[in-house]
Order: sequence, then C-alpha cells, then structure tokens
Amino acid sequence: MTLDADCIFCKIIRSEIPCFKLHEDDRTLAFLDINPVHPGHALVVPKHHAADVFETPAEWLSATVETAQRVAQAVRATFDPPGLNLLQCNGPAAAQSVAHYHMHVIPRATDDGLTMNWALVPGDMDELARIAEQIRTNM
Ligand code: DGP
Repeated sequence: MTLDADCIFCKIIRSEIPCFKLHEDDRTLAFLDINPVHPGHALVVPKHHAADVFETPAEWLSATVETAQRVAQAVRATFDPPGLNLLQCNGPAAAQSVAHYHMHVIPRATDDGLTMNWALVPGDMDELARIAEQIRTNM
C-alpha cells in the first residue's frame, strides 16, 4: 500500500479525517461522497495512491471495481433507484477534482437532469469501424 501525505483520500484511508464509511477491506475503502448528487452517492478508493486510471496498477483497479459492485448492490437494496451509474473521471476536462483514482457509485432518478447521459443516436457504421481499428492499434 502506497499512500500520499497530502492526498485527501489517503487521509480518509488513514482515518486522519472522517468519512461515512460503507465498507473497508485490505485493498479498498468505500464511503459516502461529501457532495452527493443523490442519496447513496458513494466513492470507492483503492488503498494505493495513484492519480487516475492511467497510473493505477491493474490489481488496484480490479479491487476497486469488485468493491464498487458490492456497494452498488447495497445501494440498490437500500434505495431501489431506477438506475445507477459507476463513474470514474480522469483529468480536469473529465471533471476529476481529486487526484486519487476513485469510482463513483451514483444512484439515479428518472429525469434527474444529470448531464453525463446522452441521446441514443445511432453512430455511422463506417466511422465506428474506422475508430475501432484506430483504437485497436493502440491496445
Ligand atoms: P471527482 O470529481 O470525480 O474527482 O470526484 C471527487 C469527489 O470527491 C467529489 O464528488 C467530492 C468528493 N470529495 C471531495 N473531498 C471529499 C472529502 O473530504 N470527503 C468525502 N466524503 N468526499 C469528498
């Protein structure tokens, strides 16, 4: 486990600042987001300091997703929302504000106006094929 002295989530992991804890194991911590968009909005963090999906080792990513599934199941059992997003942001343009990899568990309400949803407009098949090929070359 590598933690950072100045990181707010590392301080929560070390219990230096409080949180509303939902779950803890040897690899992850889950707690309520302090700025919830809906009741039950939670965060899951690995007990390893790295900024984002690019810098976090795979074993910490998978531990985080496993815990996120467990938290999502508990949030669903608690609030029975009509939808739920797992959301993870990388970089300021993607609205990442805390530079410690984390997964949001966000219960949704119908027509709640959150803006990460988009209209289901079919893509151009040729363009999709071209884009898939471009990305595959970088996999
Ligand atoms: P993001 O924008 O994806 O980096 O989300 C960071 C989230 O972290 C944001 O929704 C607010 C939350 N947050 C920031 N500081 C604290 C804190 O001290 N405690 C808790 N519980 N949540 C925090």
